[in-house]
Amino acid sequence: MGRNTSTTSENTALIEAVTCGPIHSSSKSYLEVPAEGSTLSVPVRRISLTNDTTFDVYDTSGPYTGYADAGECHDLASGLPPTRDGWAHPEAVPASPEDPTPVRTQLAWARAGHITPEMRFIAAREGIDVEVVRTEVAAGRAVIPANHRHPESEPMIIGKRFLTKINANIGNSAVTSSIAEEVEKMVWASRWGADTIMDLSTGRDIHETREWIMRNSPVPVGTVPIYQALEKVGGDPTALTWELYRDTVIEQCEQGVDYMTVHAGVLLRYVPLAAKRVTGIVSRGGSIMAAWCLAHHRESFLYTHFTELCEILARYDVTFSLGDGLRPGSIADANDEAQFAELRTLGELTRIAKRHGVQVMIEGPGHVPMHMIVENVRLEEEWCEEAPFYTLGPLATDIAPGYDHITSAIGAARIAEAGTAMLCYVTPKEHLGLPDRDDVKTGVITYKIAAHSADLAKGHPGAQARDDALSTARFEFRWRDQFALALDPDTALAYHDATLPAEPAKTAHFCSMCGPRFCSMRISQDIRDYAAQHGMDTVEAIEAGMAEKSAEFTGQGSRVYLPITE
Ligand code: IRN
Ligand code: FE2
Repeated sequence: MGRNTSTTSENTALIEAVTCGPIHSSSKSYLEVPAEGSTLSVPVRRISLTNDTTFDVYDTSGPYTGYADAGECHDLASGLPPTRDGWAHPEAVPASPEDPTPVRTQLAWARAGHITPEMRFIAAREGIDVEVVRTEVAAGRAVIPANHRHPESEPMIIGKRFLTKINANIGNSAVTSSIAEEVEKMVWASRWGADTIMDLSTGRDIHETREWIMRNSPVPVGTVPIYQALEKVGGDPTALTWELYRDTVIEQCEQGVDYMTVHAGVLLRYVPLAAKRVTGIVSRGGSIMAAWCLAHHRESFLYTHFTELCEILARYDVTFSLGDGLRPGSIADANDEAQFAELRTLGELTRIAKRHGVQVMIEGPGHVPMHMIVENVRLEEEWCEEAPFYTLGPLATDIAPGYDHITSAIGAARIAEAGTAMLCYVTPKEHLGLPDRDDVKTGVITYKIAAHSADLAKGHPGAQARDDALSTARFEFRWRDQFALALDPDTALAYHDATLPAEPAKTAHFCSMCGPRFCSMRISQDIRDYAAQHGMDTVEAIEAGMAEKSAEFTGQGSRVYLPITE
């Protein structure tokens, strides 16, 4: 293994457990982008269509989908190549106009007018001018989570002017899961489109599990350091100290963690505000810090030592994800005093972090009914200087355990349309158990739907091209292309083949939903053909065709269901 970890016998099993090989009808391709002193290889997934054209889509999967088949993969014990180490980065610059400390962060570079290789990579990846990337980062409206010590990552950006991103949470718990399973979940989640992953491990081997994930992850990795700190004190929140927490943060920065959830807005005086709630404090990190504050009757060490934390994160360019420890955990608690008191404090901390040149995003709820969602974005933007908002759903209703990927995707689509930059996925196991591999895929695909729907509504340039390509394939009965362009080709193909598995059905002008006689798309194609044959425009053709069909219908006795004769 790369740093800090020796090879164990588990490695072989681990390599075999990881999913490699191309996604349906796709190949891995790279755009060659010139940058100072080097050429950047920007990944795209190239989908081959049956009409001899190709369609490129944003690709988060790293090299894993570039191998010929599932049996082939790089040696996970050696990790991915540290590509970003070879890039030419600018010299250190002052942290901010108020703080002359020299730092090497994307925020400080952007403010100093520097365009970094990461910004160029992102501009090519998003199809957006690099100057837009720089100015959004400089304004703190977008972040590039890219720890210097995670050179294996492919840069990406989180901000409302860019494609809406999604995060997949993985990680073991005290009761279940192994390192192999967690590495596979990372590969699997990025295969289906997770833009970042968070390792929320709380069980055994936290450091080693994270090392395997870091060294093999093409996407930025986030963590919640307080979880590991709690493990170090045997699970007793009152035994936590600033020093122990600080050392845990440094340990994770050294390993290459790209962004960290810090619940520094849970202040002592806010804790009683959550007492009369239906579901109290549902955030794990929030409840740990609330317990510490109450036990010691002191202000949170995350808050009192926030400046020191900024100095540490600035050294590595680790991005803050300021945690919503008081987020509502039920519809009844949405947008309450506790939640918004914390949000105001997150605004205050945002300004401190930016002064130190540290990038910041803000975590948001939770459980919020639809009519109360937009207010969350409005206040976040007003109080937190439009730092990228990163929300967990929110669930738009509480009544569907087992389906909370859906209840939350409804809220997620709405909040993303209003300006949220990244959505933290929720899986069908939410509130019920630890997600397995299938749940991870379901969560990721569900959140890709929410994110893409928001991109369409926001008029993101180019977002609609994939919808148009898929709709055209559907209308032209290019079934194979319809599967290939789908977010989840495997499921689309399997559902189609469940009823019409024969090869000719892949080109047939109908499917098993309506059968050959009742396919609306076939009928409208017939109308177009009729118009072309009779030299009419389509409206005229519809009328003529309707009259003809009506005569045909009454002619055969006005029966709707006919025996199939073809
Ligand atoms: C995202 C937005 N609000 C919360 N999150 C995610 O929830 C966060 O990024 C991390 O993955 C997880 C933290 O959960 P607790 O500790 O707040 O419950
Ligand atoms: Fe919840």
